[in-house]
Amino acid sequence: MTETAVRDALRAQRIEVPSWAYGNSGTRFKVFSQPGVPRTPEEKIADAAQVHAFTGVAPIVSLHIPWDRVDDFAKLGSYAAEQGVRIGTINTNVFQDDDYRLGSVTNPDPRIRRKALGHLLECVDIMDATGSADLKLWFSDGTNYPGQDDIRARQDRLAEALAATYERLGDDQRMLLEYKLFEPAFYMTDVPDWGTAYAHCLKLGEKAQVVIDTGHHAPGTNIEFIVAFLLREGKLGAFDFNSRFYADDDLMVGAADPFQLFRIMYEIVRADALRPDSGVNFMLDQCHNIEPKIPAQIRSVMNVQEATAKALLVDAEALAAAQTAGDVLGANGVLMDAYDTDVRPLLREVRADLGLDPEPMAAYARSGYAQRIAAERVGGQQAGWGA
Ligand code: LRH
Ligand code: MN
Ligand code: MN
Repeated sequence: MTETAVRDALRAQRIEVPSWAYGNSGTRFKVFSQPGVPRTPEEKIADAAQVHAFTGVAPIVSLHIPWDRVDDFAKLGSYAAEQGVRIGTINTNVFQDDDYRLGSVTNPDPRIRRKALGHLLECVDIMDATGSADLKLWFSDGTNYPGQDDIRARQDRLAEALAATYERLGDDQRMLLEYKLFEPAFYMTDVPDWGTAYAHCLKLGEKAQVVIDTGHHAPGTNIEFIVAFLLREGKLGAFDFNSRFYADDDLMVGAADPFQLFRIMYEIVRADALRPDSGVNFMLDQCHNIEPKIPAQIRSVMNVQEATAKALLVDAEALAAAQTAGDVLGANGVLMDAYDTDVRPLLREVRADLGLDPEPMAAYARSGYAQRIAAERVGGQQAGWGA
């Protein structure tokens, strides 16, 4: 790839940020309050807009319903536009209601299944109002004990709810199915892995695709293989990016394993899926329990950019030649050369080209925004979970 093409690709890159990253969050042990956190969906969008203002590549904000419920979603969309961003994916939430103790769409009780489906359908109504193209589905459904419920029957119930939701989608809308190995269910999860998500999406049709949340796998899982496979099948819809040391830690992407992030982004570049119109969304799904939130989001965006820049720098021709020749060490060397490149000077130039400060973290710190919101906002909201 020419240097111009690398720069063009980096300028055109788009990263979606989650509204919930800006609220107070924590673990089941403690939620820490931070000064200046948003009290309303509008304030979350305003904070997200800061991330875009300083990075230039994060103009899309993902909402979570009901955490971001407002009376008038079209108005919220207009507010976002005034802030210089737009509303992206609508995330459904069928995991925080007492009724869902034994599951949502897989619950043995048909009344509760209907309630959960009602929420999914309502989220498509919200998409219509915001102009969002993507509905993200993650189900906490599962069981804690062998024998607790029938595994096959639960798959049938899941398929039924997915089909009803799929039916409701408009022509330009997609549903993105996210899997997760475990938690909160500890024995069996109804959508535990990419294979299960893929099988359901395949049956549903073209508008159903898989979400890879990088924190949702067993330790040691080769995530880039999943990326390569799903891209080849045209079934990779989105990422939820974050880092994990142990399980679903939701730490900043690229913090725990920048090399893994590079390997993932290499598969993206390899499949020409970086383009904003590729159909793959690159979203952050993180919470910042102890660190300041807006800078943590800025840092995360920069981490994705660095991994992307390195992936774009892989010498594709040299790699293909080494691979064809069976030159194991040569091929590995080509990949490592790109990974070992310091791409920070290149990214500083890309930012300058965009008319931005080359150092987003320092520029944000100097802006005074953190001090302003700390003074103006009292009684900030919890992100929605982790109480
Ligand atoms: C589940 C998950 C899913 C939810 C989000 C808050 O662990 O990754 O994407 O919507 O966390
Ligand atoms: Mn997620
Ligand atoms: Mn998660």
